[in-house]
Amino acid sequence: MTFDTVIRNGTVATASDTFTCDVGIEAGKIVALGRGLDDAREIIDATARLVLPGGIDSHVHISQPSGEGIVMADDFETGTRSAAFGGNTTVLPFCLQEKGRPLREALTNYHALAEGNCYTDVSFHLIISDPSEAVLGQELPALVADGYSSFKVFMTYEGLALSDREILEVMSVARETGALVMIHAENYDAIRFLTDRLERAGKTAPHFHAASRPIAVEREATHRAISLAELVDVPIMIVHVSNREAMEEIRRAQQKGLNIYGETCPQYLVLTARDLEGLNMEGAKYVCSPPPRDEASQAACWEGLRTGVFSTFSSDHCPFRYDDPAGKLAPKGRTSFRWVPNGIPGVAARLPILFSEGVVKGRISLNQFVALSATNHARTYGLYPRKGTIAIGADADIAIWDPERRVTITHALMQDGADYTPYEGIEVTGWPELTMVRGQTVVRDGALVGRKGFGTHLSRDLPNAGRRGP
Ligand code: DUC
Ligand code: ZN
Ligand code: ZN
Ligand code: ZN
Repeated sequence: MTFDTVIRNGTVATASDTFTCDVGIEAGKIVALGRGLDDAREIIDATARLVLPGGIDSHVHISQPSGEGIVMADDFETGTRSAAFGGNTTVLPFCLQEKGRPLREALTNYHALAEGNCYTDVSFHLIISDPSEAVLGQELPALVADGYSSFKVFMTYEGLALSDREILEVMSVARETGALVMIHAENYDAIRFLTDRLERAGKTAPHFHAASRPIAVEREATHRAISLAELVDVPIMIVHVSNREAMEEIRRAQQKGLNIYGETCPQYLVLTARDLEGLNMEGAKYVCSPPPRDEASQAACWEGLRTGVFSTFSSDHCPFRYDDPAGKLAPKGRTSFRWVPNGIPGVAARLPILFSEGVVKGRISLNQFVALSATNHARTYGLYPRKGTIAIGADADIAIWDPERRVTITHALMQDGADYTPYEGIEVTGWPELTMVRGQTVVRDGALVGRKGFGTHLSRDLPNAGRRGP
């Protein structure tokens, strides 16, 4: 058989195995794994390279409305381009429901923004800001059936925070439909109280952002979210966990047999609250929520990754330009940390950081890297086995890595729409050399060769956790 493409002589790694073999690709699918495959229109030599499932980043924000006068730095073109440069083949951005409006309307808008503009595949989670009877009773069940099988709810933020009652209502719909609820767990009232107190004391510089959201704020909300999920008997995903106390809440729940999932992100492995103390307003570059903590928290996040408390490692890419009146330094943002938009870019840095700090430094295995970067995202969000693994019948979504290449992270390498990276200057070993989506090479040797618009929206099955047994 003549394949479209054969990737030869690479070391293939999945979430469970590592082996040397050739990968035969036909019509965008992996159709053969074996030795001596050489009849192909295109041969890619992967000698001394790792052949990995393309990264799946199940937590990114693209073109999300972010408050008056604030514009997110990435649209679908630049956001998915950056993702591809970082070895990713699928990203899951959020579709934000506007208060008082139907979710369908938001989805129509997001699809219009994404269509024709993506370099990687995408699939939307639904942010529920207004769980009205119509949303709970009709829209959500219909949308889950249409392949939007995950929701995000916020326990904090003006205009987004849901009450415990509302969260219980959303969880009940998830239980009925099999969808997965992602939870931003921080105590809204506590943050408002602490923020007001800091401002009254004149403590408004960016680094006070961290003081306004201490660990107790996150731990308490994590505990409460888990308790609410227990009441409804529904699986949930606690996203962007930053510290030991929240991690241990999740671990305890898992040990009790509850279906609670956890996610952490690169900012909690390599940044600390001290990064927010930059000169003048520079600290705003690191303002995200929850905030980066300290070295002990970093170690706890590694422990969570190593021991499986966290099953997904995501970027929480949420980019705002720094030196820009529509970004971090919006006029109001200069007056207090309260108004600095929360979020940092990272979709292109996620995998090099996890590979270098994790695999190269011996904190996690190569197979754990694959699970944390791709396979578990596909399983958790209803894309497996089409996505997230190297197997016959799966989409040919592949990243070829040079495991020894040493790179200093710079903003230019990220290829996103921001004007900085919080990871500037970090030295990593291991870098994605080629990114292929459904058999089409998108990035090769640092050059964009893919076609904008080849990336498509994916309708998803039910998350693994939501599937009912027979
Ligand atoms: N939560 C996110 O998930 N992303 C960015 C900001 C936030 O608070
Ligand atoms: Zn569409
Ligand atoms: Zn969040
Ligand atoms: Zn996020």
